[in-house]
Amino acid sequence: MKRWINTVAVVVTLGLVALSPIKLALAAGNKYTIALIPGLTTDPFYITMHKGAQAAAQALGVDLVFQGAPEFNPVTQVPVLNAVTARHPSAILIAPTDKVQLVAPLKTASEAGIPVITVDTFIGNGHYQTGTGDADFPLCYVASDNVLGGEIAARALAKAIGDKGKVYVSNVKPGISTTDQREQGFKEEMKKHSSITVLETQFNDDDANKAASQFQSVLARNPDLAGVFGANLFSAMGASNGAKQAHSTGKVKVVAFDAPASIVPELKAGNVDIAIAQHPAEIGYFGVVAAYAHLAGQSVPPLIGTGFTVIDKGNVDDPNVKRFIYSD
Ligand code: T6T
Repeated sequence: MKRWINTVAVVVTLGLVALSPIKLALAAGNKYTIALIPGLTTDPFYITMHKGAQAAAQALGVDLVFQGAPEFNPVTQVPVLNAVTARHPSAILIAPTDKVQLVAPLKTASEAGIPVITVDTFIGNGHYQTGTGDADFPLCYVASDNVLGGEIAARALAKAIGDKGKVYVSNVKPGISTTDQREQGFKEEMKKHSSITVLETQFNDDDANKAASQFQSVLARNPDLAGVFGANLFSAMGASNGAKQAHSTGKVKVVAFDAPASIVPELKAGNVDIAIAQHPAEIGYFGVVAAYAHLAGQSVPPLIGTGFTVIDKGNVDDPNVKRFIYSD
């Protein structure tokens, strides 16, 4: 079955006429093709997002293409985006890996007539369709409220450490909307906790091994370290592993953003105190629904917010909680 056609020519009585792939697909009564470009392909967060997108695509009779890079990096994501744009899908859903570097290539897609929706992360300031700035052209942003997520993490960590002591944020790298906002929310909330000192953020480039060794270095410099906030899956798993390697489990509290299956034994063993699960399947689902609604001529809200589930040792086996653990 034809879904993606690069160039198609049809012979008509007066000569050769080239039709754009999407026009041809629709003329032939075919489905819309929606491309989902994740931050990286192997992260359980995006694997779960893909499943939610597939569920919506199936319900709506849409073809979904999932294409991404093996690492969370604009240098590898931009060529994937350019290749997808060249095939002219009906719409692009993308988790941009940088607020600034994805603006130009996404503008190219938008100017080629492909509606753009960002999922999880945003470009510019994340306020779309405002008529201001050069990055407001995406139709819609579908995501967690990441500032709120950072605040929730800070409150949980403050409680776990008895509202005093030194903590730090293990983060990916500056320029990523989600993790920047989580750190911002965390630090804003911590200002209300006068006996807590927030140390310098450690950036790990989405590498859990680096996050683990950074944990050990921070602990070596601060033997009285009380807690760490892992601002995404790899930062959190790295911090938890670092605590285990340093035999500081229980002494240094770990609050994790994201909830891969591998976090369940860590919660049960007390290596991680709290995991804040996002709802990536919902993000994928509503991303596809928003794209479809636009293609079908409906208006779409510029922001669709999805929720969190806060997981700890006490509720991790509850089926209503467990269902938010990500797929591998
Ligand atoms: O935390 C998610 C996602 O929200 C973030 O933008 C990047 O990291 C994750 O994919 C987890 O690894």
